Amino acid sequence: MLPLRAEGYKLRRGKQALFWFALVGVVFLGVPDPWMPRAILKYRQRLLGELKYQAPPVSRGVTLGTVEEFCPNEHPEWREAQVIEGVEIERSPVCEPDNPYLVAAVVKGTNNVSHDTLMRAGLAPDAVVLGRDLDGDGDPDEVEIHLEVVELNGASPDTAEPVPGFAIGPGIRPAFWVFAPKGFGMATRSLEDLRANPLYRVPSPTIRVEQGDEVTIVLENTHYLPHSIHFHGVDHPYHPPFHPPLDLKGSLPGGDGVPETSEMVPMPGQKHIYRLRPRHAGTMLYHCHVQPQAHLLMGLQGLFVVEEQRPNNWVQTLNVGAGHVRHRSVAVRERYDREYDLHYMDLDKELHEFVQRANDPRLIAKAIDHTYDVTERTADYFLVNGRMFPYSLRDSLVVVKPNEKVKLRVANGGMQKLALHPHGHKVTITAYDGVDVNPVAWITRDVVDVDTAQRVDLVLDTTNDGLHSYGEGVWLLHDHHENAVTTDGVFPGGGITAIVYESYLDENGVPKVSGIDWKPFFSPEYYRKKIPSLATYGDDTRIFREPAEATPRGSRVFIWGLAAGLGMGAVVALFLGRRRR
Ligand SMILES: [Cu+2]
Repeated sequence: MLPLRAEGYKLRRGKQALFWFALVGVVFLGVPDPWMPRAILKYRQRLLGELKYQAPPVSRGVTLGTVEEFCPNEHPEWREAQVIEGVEIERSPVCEPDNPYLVAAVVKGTNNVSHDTLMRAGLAPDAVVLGRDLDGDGDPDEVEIHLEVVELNGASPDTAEPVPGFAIGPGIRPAFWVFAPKGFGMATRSLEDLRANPLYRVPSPTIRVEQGDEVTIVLENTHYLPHSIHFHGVDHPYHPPFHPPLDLKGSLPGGDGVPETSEMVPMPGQKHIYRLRPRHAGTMLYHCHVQPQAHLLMGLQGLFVVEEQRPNNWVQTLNVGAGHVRHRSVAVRERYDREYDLHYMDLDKELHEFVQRANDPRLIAKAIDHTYDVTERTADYFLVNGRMFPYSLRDSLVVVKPNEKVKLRVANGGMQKLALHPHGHKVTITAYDGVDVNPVAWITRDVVDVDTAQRVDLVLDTTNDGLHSYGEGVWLLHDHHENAVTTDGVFPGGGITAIVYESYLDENGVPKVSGIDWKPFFSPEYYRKKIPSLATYGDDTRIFREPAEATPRGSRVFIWGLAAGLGMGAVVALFLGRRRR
């Protein structure tokens, strides 16, 4: 047994040794690389790994969420060419063709078709009333159209979902107000299915009449705010002659749709009758002129086409849907093989959200009046015929065959300029704002600029001559402003559609494209910015996915923890030893 003093001495020596050992350890582990002698650094790196290098974290998996089919295939039987009520309806081989019964009803007049056709069209019996043939040339010249004002994707105390639901893209449902043909049914498809009745959609339908027709437009204000119709570019009188054959209760004189200058506009529940007899043919517009800084952009706008006067010219009075004119006028059939109405819009989602935050008209009116400031607007969503990519490819494709001449009527209903660019083709401008350009001055180009509210008529010539067309394929057709090919900044989105040759379209209207997988674009997650876009490029895309949280190496954490503990312990031991002495 050692004497007590010697035992104390031994203990102190032990503590000192421990301290030095810990210090050397900490120095060995903690000194930065450049200060460390190379010979020792080599051993440290072997033990702990390179200090500067950190292995990258693994790539996160990609969860697509609910992916919709490209084509829901709801009405494949609507694609074929058919004759309904004696009206010839052109083939429309896209995924979601327009309802041929609706086309038949608006060509023949809802007062002239069978109850069955009317039911299938969803139209009220007085939606499009065609009257007498005044000039005896074989087509009706009295046209009376009843329009209602419908809210889409509004707030309801009964459902969490916006109602009636109209998705412009996967999971994207901003609120809209639109002029709609007078229907007979519910605003939704059923009590359970809260999607909008197909009659109610964005944009407001194209109105088509013949030059010289006596046109009566009855605006039945079924909305909670006052609205009007301004016929932009359409030959119309400032004060229309007053004709009393209709139900005129609540109607007031005035024809320009401007509450500040021409008329007292219809308040909720009232109607207003507009009468016009357009002498000039061309592609025009109509839109609401009450608080246009908001109402127009909310969707209260549509094309107004005046067709040239011809004998036996039964025109498609309303074009509800994707733009394809399935029953063309005589003048268009003379010169073209197909015709499409292309209505472009851009939206500031902020404006459309106000309507979804309240279902009190006072609060909505206040938000539109004073909370929303259009001068601080940014466009987030871009639409062609009321849809954005990829939905726009379900119904708004420009389908062509080689050696055709296709008429495109393009309108810009947005606040941003449109720079329309067809891939694989150069198009020729034949009219500006409904006024024909002298053919000697026709311009053929591959970017067509259309400013706010302007229209251009284009010829798309599919002759493969290296100038007008480069041959068959799936050729994009898009606004070349780079924000306009995104949806709230996410590419691909916006008003992208395509010129598709029939040989590149499958039996369900799906374009036969090459390249990356489109599945992610049909997932709402993609437009919620949850799916990295490059993760769709090929099979092994781990390097383009998002990295997981970086985790340090376990061995390194353990050794650093141990070293820190030893160092602290040594300091404490030293301190206590000193105090005792
Ligand atoms: Cu309005």
